[in-house]
Amino acid sequence: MGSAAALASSRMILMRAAFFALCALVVSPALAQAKHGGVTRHYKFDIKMQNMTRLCQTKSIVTVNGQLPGPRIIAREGDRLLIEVVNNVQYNVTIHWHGVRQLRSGWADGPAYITQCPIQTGQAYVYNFTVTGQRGTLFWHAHISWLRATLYGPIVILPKKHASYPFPQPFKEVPIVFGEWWKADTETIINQALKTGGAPNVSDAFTINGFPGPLSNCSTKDTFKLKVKPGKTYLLRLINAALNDELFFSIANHTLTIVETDAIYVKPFKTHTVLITPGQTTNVLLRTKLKAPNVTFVMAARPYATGPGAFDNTTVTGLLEYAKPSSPSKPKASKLPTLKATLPKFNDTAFAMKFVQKLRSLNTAQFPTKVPQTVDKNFFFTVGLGLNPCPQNQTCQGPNNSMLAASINNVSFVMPSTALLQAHFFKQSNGVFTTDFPTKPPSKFNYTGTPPNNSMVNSGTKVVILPFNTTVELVMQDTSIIGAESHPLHLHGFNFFVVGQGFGNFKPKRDPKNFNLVDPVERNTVGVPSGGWVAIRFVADNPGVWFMHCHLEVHTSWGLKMAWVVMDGKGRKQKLPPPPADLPKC
Ligand SMILES: [Cu+2]
Repeated sequence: MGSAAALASSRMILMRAAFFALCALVVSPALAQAKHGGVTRHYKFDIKMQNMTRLCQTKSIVTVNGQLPGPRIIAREGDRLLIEVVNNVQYNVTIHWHGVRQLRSGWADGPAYITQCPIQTGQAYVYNFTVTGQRGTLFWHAHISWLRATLYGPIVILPKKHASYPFPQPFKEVPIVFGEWWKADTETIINQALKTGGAPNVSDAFTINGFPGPLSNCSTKDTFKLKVKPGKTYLLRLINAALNDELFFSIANHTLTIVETDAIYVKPFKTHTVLITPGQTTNVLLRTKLKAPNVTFVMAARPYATGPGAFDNTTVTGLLEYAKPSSPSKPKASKLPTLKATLPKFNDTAFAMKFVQKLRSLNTAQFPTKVPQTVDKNFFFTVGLGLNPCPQNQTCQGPNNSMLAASINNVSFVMPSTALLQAHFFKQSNGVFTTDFPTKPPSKFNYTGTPPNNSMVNSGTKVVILPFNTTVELVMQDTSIIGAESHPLHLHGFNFFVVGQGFGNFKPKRDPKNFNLVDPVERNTVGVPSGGWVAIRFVADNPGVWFMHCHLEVHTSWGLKMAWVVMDGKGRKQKLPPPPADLPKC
């Protein structure tokens, strides 16, 4: 299929997303009524190589079913999903259902060597989980090395039957998935970087639904176009599936109303620009103009970047085109003038802070905000970059012949060679992990001030043990050891409440007084402000092993990750069931 045809068909698919979603819900023969009131939905993910041409270059990429972005998962709240993943590529693969709570289904969470061994070439694994108490937009992506560069796609969770949105029913629903494209092979890039200790190459372009848009080389035809009718409300399901970049997003001369983040409703508010970090999802309402204007509007995204390293400073654009009622089949949009979108500066941390502070939970009788008012255990984690020494007889490309690293409380996480969850469940943790992850930094220093003399990190596979139902407060503090930087931290298995955030060093006597314990935003990924801190609360009500890591993939590769082990409770429904028979082996 030519790119124009591909574009046309993908556009049609997107425009009819909601329609098809509803059809699938009504007619799919694969559905079976389950005892919890939801239905069971079956999907098959064939992991296969596919040639794809972007930026005038063709390369073979790892895909699900040959698609980029991959297929959309659609379910209703309460439905059970059975997704068979068959690995037909040379790489080990796992898929993570990002933001799905996975209540007592940790075996289906997906991070390689945390909850499962990878699916090896020629093998298959059925991810089996139920979507409980969540509705909105999430996404799925590969969770091993950098394969998520091309293995990602939307998860759309519709409200239960006969339940409605707490906002006007949209005319159409459209996923807008941001991705990142490298001309070179991403596995080679990260493997090289980890060997030499230097920073991996930045991407060559960002994409919207797989397309870089006209500002990139050879990409005029590879442009996502959103065709709209005047006077309608569209629900845009924004997903940041990029690897290493937080993004600003805006549509020329249109206001967006934010209604949901990370599959939790928020108090609606209007904005011209959305900030979305990797790992975050945001639903926005787009109200189109009453009369179709003789203008095509640009939608654009580019990075919010604060770190010391290089970043991809390109802009991805798509087009918002109004259909003319007189000639619905052939709008001459290409002849219309285009109106550009304006975006904040790359390092506009003031905008970023203002934006995230506007996010509040809906907190109504139907959707209450159950933020814990008391805390059982407090943790204080520093997050940031550091260094490892260069191995003897080698030259390294980090600062002063060192290797770049990243850590939490100065522990750079070492991936085990077997899955932590298996080791935990079968009580075989000896030699796999230790339970001494530090609850606070090994030494106090001015975290956001002049860096300490020693910037070397420690290494280990360390976890925190939490008894069932522990209420946790966690303050995450950015460090400026190599350079202050915003880090989007993602917690598996839970949503958390963002009760506070600020710049500089967290002050335990001063800052908690200002925590929002009424309507804090609830999410699964939060930006630790550049040169600042964020405080979150969650209840450890989900037994299993839960990964927490920076969703800038390069930082995760360098070790900015750890795991929580949540013990079984006493009740029958408070225990993790045994693993499924087809759980992959290492
Ligand atoms: Cu990070």
